[in-house]
Amino acid sequence: MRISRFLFFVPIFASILGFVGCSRQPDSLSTLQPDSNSLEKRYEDLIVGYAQLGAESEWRAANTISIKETAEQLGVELRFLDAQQKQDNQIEAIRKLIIQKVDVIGISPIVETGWDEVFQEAKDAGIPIILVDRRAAVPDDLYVSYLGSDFLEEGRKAARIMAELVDGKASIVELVGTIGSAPANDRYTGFREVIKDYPGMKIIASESGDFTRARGREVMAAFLEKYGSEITAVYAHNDDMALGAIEAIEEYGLKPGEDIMIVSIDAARGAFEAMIAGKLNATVECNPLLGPQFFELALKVVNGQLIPKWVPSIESVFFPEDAAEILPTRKY
Ligand code: GZL
Ligand code: ZN
Repeated sequence: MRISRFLFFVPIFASILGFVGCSRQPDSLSTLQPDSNSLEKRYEDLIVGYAQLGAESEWRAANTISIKETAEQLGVELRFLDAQQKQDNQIEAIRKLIIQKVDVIGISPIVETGWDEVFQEAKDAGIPIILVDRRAAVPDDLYVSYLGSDFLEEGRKAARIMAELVDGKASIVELVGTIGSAPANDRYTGFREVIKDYPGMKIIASESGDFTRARGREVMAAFLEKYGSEITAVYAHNDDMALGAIEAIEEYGLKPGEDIMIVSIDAARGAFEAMIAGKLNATVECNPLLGPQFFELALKVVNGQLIPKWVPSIESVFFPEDAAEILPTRKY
């Protein structure tokens, strides 16, 4: 589902402020109108609900810390619920937050589908929803904004880097993220959009490792059992699965990063350590530190301000040669 970028217009309070002398004084007009400032909520007035999907990866852990720490710093009352990677729990969490009449609900939907009913309930209760990190396949009127990545582009970046690394020739095994999730769907598609132009690059196997290190290791071990040294490259949808695959490759007796080239996504701390050890060849950044942007959007929504329908996160790519220098600067 593609997000069309359009601005979400909501009635905007006109506030008239005048200047008397050098200090800012409300001018006479504002006494005739409700002082929009008294209507405007501040961070410390906000009660924000957050339905987090789980704690499956280093990325998710950093994402949760960013949300909680930013709420603390801003003085926002945060009602944070963790769904342990189950969609039913996330739906339940939204219903709880509706009953608590929070001002805004933030959610990172574990998968793209199955949200229409509960998002409609939030809309009927007058509680706006902000999608954070992952998109949901719902009509545009059921959420106010999506704050997160262009996962298609992350997949394309990974493919371009791999094509360079393997000189256009590779037998690739793919570790897919959580089935049905926006990042897995789009990283899968974006990667294929690019390698279709390289006849020498073939995906010989593709299976979900559910974004976890343990499953990534199990799936890679099974790939090695079946294909052995035919495998020359791994495309992992996140670093946790790539780190699991590295363990499996070493166990099998091959050298990750040399016998088998590995490209993954997230740019979490573990990926930098693996690149420094020469076991990972590149990681495409996916920024989990979305707390500040999320609460800024939440405050604007509550105050009826202009909200972009999609706020993309800024992301880069990292390679082994500068990993040691960059690692100390990384926040996750
Ligand atoms: C991407 C995020 C993904 C990460 C994984 O924005 O949803 O979920 O890439 C995480 O590490 O599990
Ligand atoms: Zn991303």
